[in-house]
Amino acid sequence: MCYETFKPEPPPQPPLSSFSSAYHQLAFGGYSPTSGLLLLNFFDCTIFLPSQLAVAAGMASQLDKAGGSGAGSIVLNADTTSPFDCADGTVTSGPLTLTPLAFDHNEDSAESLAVLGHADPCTDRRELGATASTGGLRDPFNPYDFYDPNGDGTITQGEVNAVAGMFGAEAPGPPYLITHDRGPSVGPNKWNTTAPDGTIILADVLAISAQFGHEC
Ligand SMILES: [Ca+2]
Ligand SMILES: [Ca+2]
Ligand SMILES: [Ca+2]
Ligand SMILES: [Ca+2]
Repeated sequence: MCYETFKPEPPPQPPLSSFSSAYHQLAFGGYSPTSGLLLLNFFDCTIFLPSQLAVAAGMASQLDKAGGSGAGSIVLNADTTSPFDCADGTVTSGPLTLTPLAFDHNEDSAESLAVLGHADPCTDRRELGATASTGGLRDPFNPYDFYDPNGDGTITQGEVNAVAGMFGAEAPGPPYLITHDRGPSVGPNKWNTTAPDGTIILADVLAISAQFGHEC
């Protein structure tokens, strides 16, 4: 008897745009003030690769109403077989600890101080907000996504002009200043930039221009 088996090709990497669109999003869930149980649905069953991969993710955490750490689990369901409804997917779960932070916690400030010479002006609360002009749509772990050369919390026209005036400058300068430099954007917005990369190019000028007037 002669037979042939079908061996599918490994699935391609998910397109970057899927991650970009997931970078900032609201998670909906429920919280019981009586029990202190927090349930968050990061996203419902979502097809990431048509006919190949659907994923659902969520978490459950028991918060400590006295202010201590909360504990729970995060659950990821990856479904790679038809139907792609996450009903028969592979479930992966792991422990989750939620640590309460101060209202004005500023996670990336120390790195900003060390690299740029000034504290990051935006609190985590601001960075996680939905309004870019008040510091939102940013990453509390990235000290380079609020392009404020003097670190006073307002990105002014003078600062935009100063970066434009350094177009073509290279480290260590002068006229190069590390406070006026950023690396490429990781998206989805022009201001989601990375650490200074030693040269001030058009992308730097466009990145600070895109956040002219933003305040933290
Ligand atoms: Ca910050
Ligand atoms: Ca940040
Ligand atoms: Ca400023
Ligand atoms: Ca640069």
